[in-house]
Amino acid sequence: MTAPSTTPYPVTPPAGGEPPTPPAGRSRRRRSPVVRVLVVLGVVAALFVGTVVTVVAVAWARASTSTVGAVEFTRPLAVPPLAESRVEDGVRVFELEAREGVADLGASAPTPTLGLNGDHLGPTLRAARGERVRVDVTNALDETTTLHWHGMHLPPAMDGGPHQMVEPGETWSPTWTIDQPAATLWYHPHLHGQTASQVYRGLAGMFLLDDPAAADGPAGDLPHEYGVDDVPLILQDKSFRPDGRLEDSPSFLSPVGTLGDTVLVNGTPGPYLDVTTQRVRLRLLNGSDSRVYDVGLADGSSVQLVGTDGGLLPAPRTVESVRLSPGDRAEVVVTMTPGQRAVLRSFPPDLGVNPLFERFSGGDDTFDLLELRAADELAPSPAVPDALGTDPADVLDEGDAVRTRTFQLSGRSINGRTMDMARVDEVVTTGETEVWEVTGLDDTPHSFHVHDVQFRVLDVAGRPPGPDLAGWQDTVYVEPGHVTRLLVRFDAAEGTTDPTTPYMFHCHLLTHEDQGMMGQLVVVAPGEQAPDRIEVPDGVAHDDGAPGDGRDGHGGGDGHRGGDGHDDAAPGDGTGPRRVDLDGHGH
Ligand SMILES: [Cu+2]
Repeated sequence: MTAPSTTPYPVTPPAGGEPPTPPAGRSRRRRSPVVRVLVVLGVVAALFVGTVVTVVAVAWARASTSTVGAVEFTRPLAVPPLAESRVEDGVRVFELEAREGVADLGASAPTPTLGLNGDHLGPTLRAARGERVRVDVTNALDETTTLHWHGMHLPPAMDGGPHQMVEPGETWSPTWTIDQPAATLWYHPHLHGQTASQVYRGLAGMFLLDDPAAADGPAGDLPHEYGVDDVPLILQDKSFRPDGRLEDSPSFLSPVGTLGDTVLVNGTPGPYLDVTTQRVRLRLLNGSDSRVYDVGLADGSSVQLVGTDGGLLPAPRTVESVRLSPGDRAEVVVTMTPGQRAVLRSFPPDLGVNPLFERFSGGDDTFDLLELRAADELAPSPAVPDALGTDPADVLDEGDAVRTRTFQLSGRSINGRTMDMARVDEVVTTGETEVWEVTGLDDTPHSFHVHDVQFRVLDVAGRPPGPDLAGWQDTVYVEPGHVTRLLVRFDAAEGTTDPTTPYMFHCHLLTHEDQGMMGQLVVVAPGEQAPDRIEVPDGVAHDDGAPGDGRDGHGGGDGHRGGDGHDDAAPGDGTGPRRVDLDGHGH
């Protein structure tokens, strides 16, 4: 393009000593480029600001989801089958095979999924306190995986964390003795960097523990017929692409991970449950990536909360709703009247973060989850017993605490560090009671999960825990800006002290976890020492580059520290997380 008028005066100075004096009219024209640039800049800035405002406004409007009134409850709730097992030499043996599948999840086309012994999700494992169990986990996928027993007290080598990788075609056979109260636990992959994706695609299932001695007591009056009046509810949010495939990329404004716009229960979209008894016990599991639920009945009537992560509460608590952060469980008993229809709903959870992050973290979302349809005649159920499980306060006393540890959660780091599979972050001695102070520093939703133990929540922001944190917990939502104090004691059991095989502690928002928000602890016997560095299994890359980089605030670092990779990473060095070689072929 040519613009002759942009030459304000002749390039060649006129001959003679007189400096060039532009004519009066040129004075205006000489400034005009500046003015024009300013005008253009102003227009560009206005367009930019306008575009940003529009994009944020549209994103803001779209960030809130409500399915109230939009769910038709046309499909019977799928109840995961109880896993078959056999007893070999006194050991109860289960078999689980991770495989690819295709499932009707209510999308416009069948959805490619992952499942265990099936197309999507897995069967419910069930074992009793005192039993020796073994699970033969076969990986029929074309990617590495692990299987972690969330909430289970067991040796770290059997834990199924990032170190217990199962390569394609391999079978891993962890064995342990069930040594804890009756509880609703679950299993899911824990491959570092790939946990969110594998869980989202469908690798998850329930692991129910029974306590025969306790069942002979009052707790035996709780509804307990699996699939009839004792029903597992795995809550998972999903989004689908037009071709039916799962959409797993988070909103660019999401401070957390993937937030789906529909919630499936046990993989069923729009489910209903036929209720034939006066009371029904619902075992809720939040199996989602990042979504926090606040579950109650749509009409606001109350339910009886009888259990949390680690088992039964000391006594039932009447609540209108229960908050579940990812990984959390709760058991509630709903009392029905003949012919009643009741909708289980997730109300907007109070995440305690700023309004913008609240919105983009699902804090304004409402989901209708499940319709309970009571028959015209209901079989009578015993009243919910007044006494259920042990009170954590009767077992763990703050006066016994021998030390305080602090865990500061920020960005994708804990205490300034991101995950390093070769680093031992904490060494804990069995039998010692400790106070753990967990603080979220960055006004972003996080949670805190510890392997192997059930802990007592002492207080949150100085206040005693509410009903949903009054029992045993292995996962707790971390309210930003406040201290959540836990009382923790790792009890000894066969094989649990192992100074070179770590347990994990991490944010259970799975995308955060994958991005490095995880640390490692080893449990030792009194007087036993542990190294600062441990061997990592074959197949663990010593470099970054896995999906998720760039959102963890450490994406600029190459994370590669040379050498054998076992002599690096001083605490808090801020280098990137260690990543798993995703295909196991060492590219
Ligand atoms: Cu987090």
